[in-house]
Amino acid sequence: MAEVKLLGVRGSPFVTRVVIALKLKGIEYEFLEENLGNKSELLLKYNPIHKTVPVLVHNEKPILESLIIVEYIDEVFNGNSILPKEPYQRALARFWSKFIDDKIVSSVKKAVFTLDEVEREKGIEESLEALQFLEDDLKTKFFGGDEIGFLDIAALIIAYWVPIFQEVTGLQIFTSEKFPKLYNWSQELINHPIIKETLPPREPLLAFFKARIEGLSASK
Ligand SMILES: N[C@@H](CCC(=O)N[C@@H](CS)C(=O)NCC(=O)O)C(=O)O
Ligand SMILES: *[C@@H]1O[C@H](CO)[C@@H](O)[C@H](O)[C@H]1NC(C)=O
Ligand SMILES: *[C@@H]1O[C@H](CO)[C@@H](O)[C@H](O)[C@H]1NC(C)=O
Repeated sequence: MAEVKLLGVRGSPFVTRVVIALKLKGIEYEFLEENLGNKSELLLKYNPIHKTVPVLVHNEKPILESLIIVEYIDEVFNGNSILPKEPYQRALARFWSKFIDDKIVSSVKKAVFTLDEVEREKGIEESLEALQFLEDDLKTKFFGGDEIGFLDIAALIIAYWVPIFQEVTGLQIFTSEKFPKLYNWSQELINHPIIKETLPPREPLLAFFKARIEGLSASK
């Protein structure tokens, strides 16, 4: 029988993508909890380049980078498709998921985790601009249509983690006024049964990011 292991931490949006994909396919796996302050030999062996989680290990072979892992899971295991079937739609889903990691994640990070006023303002502006593109692209209940798909899994970071960052910092980037369609989508998504049971609890995440942001100003 195929052996699946996942190296991860529970609060990570990137690890959560992989957990959701495994659940959607109904795959049994072993979760190996990492301590990112003291990374395991296994993590360093399997991901010596980035040393990040998630790492999926399938029959002793490591697969790296959350979006690539989700595609791998979709290709290797039977069950409902995660990516769209049609090549053009697949290309679009990949394009937008890359846009989320390249543009949205980086600009939100800049808005949330920088102390420099000018940099932070730039981060906010870039976040708003990037989110507007996604808002304009959303035409259905989920990005995947009536059901959740690849892009919904990629974008979960916006639906669940960004509001947590906002609560910690008081920033108002992703709001129902500014992005009504995306906001509705985010509520549908976080209340979807599989997503809901997978999301890490909110309170510890709030505390974790609060400490991290306070740590920033303390170490200034
Ligand atoms: N692009 C990576 C990002 C993964 C990532 O940033 N993981 C974080 C946890 S949320 C990590 O492992 N950080 C440890 C480190 O950077 O030392 C992916 O999609 O898998
Ligand atoms: C890091 O983890 C290893 C293996 O679990 C342990 O032996 C070691 O004491 C840890 N180091 C620190 C600094 O906590
Ligand atoms: C968002 O959802 C609310 C409540 O379901 C609905 O009244 C509203 O029209 C929706 N807005 C958009 C932009 O879809």
